[in-house]
Amino acid sequence: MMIISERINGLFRSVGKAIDNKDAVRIQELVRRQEEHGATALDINIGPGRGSEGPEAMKWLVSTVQEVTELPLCIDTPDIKTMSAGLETCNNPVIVNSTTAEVGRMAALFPLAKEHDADIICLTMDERGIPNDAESRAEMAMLMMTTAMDYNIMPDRILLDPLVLPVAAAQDQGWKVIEALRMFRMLNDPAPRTVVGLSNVSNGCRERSLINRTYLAMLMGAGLSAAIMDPEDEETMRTLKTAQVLLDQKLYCEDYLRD
Ligand code: THG
Repeated sequence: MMIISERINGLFRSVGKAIDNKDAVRIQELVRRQEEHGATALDINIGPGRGSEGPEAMKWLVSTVQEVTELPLCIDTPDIKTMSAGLETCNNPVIVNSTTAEVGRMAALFPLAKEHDADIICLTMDERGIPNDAESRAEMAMLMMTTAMDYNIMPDRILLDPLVLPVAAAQDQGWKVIEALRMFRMLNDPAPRTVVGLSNVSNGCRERSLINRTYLAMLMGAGLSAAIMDPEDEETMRTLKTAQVLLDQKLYCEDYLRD
């Protein structure tokens, strides 16, 4: 299971401020803490509303982070120039977060991923938005995998993201995302890797950690390979480790299993 830290994100006020003030110490402390708590990759997001300053902010953030870690960085931005700046600056293993099934985005982002030898996250949405059902998500996933092949990107470089939505806003989507994960597994042999933004599910809810970790266990049962999440959430990490044992993804857990 790949644990991608969600915390290096300008959406969080303290991180947004640290980016504004070029406060490298604060960012680097957070990176170290996230890695200590079990992050195996870091999502790198400058946050919304930076406009033409995006590429510079991303360059600074990527340089600052990779001074203190060798973990893979997952460059998270919808802006192509900001993505390009992040990829150019990154010396660690790198993941493009993300393309959609929109023709123009695939034409821009697959060549960038190829050029920088990056993995790439493919979101199952297109010009018309996020599909309402699992079948359409699987169709879009297939389209993105075959289009990637046209750019010489093999399926093993792809992470499929069925797009988790807030349960408070779209309660029927929780189950459909689980179904989509099951369908994605059938699209290739070996099964394609999958990823979700876990905390999306609890947006606007009171019991965020409880909702996140309950959903994480369900998603892992459907074969999830990676989650963008907060490894400093102890209860969620305990759930993750327990699910790994139950799914036989962790060896040498005798101490854990016996009373
Ligand atoms: N898929 C992919 N990438 C993604 C997402 C996804 N990247 C962004 C996001 N979704 C995953 N990361 C987060 C980060 C923070 C939160 C949720 C998902 C979050 N933040 C608090 C909030 O909005 O309430 C911020 C609170 C604060 O300001 O302190 O919930 O789905 N590929």
